[in-house]
Amino acid sequence: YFYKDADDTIAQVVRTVARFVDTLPPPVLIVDDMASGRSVLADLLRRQNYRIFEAASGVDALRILAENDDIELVITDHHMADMDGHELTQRIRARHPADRLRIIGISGSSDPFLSASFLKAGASDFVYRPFIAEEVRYRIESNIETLAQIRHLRFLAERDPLTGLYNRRAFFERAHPIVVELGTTGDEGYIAILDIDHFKAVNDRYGHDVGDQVIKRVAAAIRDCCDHGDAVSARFGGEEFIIIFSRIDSAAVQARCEALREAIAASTDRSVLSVTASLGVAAIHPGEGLDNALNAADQLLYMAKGGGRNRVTY
Ligand code: GH3
Ligand code: MG
Ligand code: MG
Ligand code: MG
Repeated sequence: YFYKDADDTIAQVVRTVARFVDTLPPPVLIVDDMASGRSVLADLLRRQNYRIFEAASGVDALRILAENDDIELVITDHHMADMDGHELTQRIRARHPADRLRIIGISGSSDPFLSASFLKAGASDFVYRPFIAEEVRYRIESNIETLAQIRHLRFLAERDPLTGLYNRRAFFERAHPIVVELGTTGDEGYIAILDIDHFKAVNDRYGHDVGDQVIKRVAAAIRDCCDHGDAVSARFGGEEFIIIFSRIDSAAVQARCEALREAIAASTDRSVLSVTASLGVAAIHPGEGLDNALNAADQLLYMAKGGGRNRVTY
């Protein structure tokens, strides 16, 4: 083993976090202008180890949702004074898609069409009062379970299994809104492409498993240096990585990329196994697409390789 903490990979950390999220009590918001209506549901849920928020109006509910982005389920009464449950459902859905937040409508109304209109407005489910506790409990559970399954599938779809970093597709999904925002603010962003130097030689000399260890370690260095809210990083291909920076000036980007290059170069005993990387860093000009910056970063990377490797070219 060339790294003493080789097993402590990002992939494992990310997986542990994902599992941990699934074991937390899911936060649920109960909305009803009648305290008695809220407490019936709250009592039913408390026994199931949910974390409960209560709102006495639609306005309250929207505020609580805005302040607690981990809420997974809203259970809302229909008939309420200022904003009814149907309108609340529409308003919530304008901001929170069904793959992140479930909504269950509930009402003592005798209107048989109310259920359909809630579902059309974006509710995930609906129950009439008086309800059977066992049924409501199961509907709540199955909606929470659906979100856990979606989280799991999203993790598999977005992450590179070796490193736990975002994969190429997830990277572009995240980079797109960043580039759009740069277009509106007029600020510059930056793209860095990183490629491990002479990586084929590592595989040839030490085998594929050691090569994989090197890739994991480089990914860990990228995460340490770059995941600070102003950067999104991903495994772009085999031994190539990509980072997008925004809300940070060019001097800071250069400093971060230099620090990253140094951290990688210092991560192994060079006399045993030499691991270095080269980076090309290009500006994303506001209003310009990502493609121009990607091409520019790629050419700068090529220059870094030609210039002797283990260097950052701007
Ligand atoms: P350069 O400094 O010019 O980048 O040289 P290089 O040897 O790194 O470049 P090259 O593109 O020729 O080699 C990349 C190698 O990376 C080839 C491929 O077998 C290896 N590779 C790609 N993905 C993986 C992986 O997931 N695991 C391992 N172990 N090797 C990989
Ligand atoms: Mg009511
Ligand atoms: Mg390469
Ligand atoms: Mg390479």
